[in-house]
Amino acid sequence: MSTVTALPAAYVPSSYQASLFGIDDPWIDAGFTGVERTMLDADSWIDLLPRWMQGSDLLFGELVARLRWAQREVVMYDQLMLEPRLTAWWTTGSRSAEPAAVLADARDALTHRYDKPFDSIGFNLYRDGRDSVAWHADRERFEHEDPVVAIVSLGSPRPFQIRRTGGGPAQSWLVGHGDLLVMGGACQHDWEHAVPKVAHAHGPRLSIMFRHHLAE
Ligand SMILES: O=C(O)CCC(=O)C(=O)O
Repeated sequence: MSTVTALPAAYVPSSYQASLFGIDDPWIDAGFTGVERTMLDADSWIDLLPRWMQGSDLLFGELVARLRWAQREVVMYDQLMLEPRLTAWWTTGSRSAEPAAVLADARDALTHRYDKPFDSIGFNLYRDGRDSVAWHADRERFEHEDPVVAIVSLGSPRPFQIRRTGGGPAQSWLVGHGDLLVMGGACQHDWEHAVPKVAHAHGPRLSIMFRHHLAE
């Protein structure tokens, strides 16, 4: 793994800098007002709640500055390549609290609503349209029958796609600026998801993924 120690300022547009007075502190709606469920089939669903996290641009700047970002290496076609995105990680096993207070509120609210012990938070930073994540399903499917994965997207919207495992037509949601997207039911068994490369991204996107790994 190669660790990135300093991120070019270009990843933090000036509008993402912290407010001196804290009036824009990020917050979430613990009541999930307006959440809508899409059934992908009888067993799998997606919940979507646009702008669930308010003040998300401020959080974007805080997380870019505060997290220890890394660019992991993966073996592809017998070659060691750098993943096309930066990642960071937090778990309840870390000695510190969540990297921002609103993430603790979000984790509590999600745990209460979905009745799952969300105990880890993964972060992906898509610096520009060349960064992506390929079609895959999350590994929690090996540990839990029906894992729930909740994703909050900050920054510039990017398409989040879902298709049946192995191929077929994709459904797409454009997510950014605090939108919440939750995958549940048999999503990690029967479906796969991706954030594809795009020719033009208006700016960077940061995704926050709440998962329940360690306990159930
Ligand atoms: O960034 C996203 O919205 C999804 C990322 C993802 O699926 C992953 O890192 O496993």
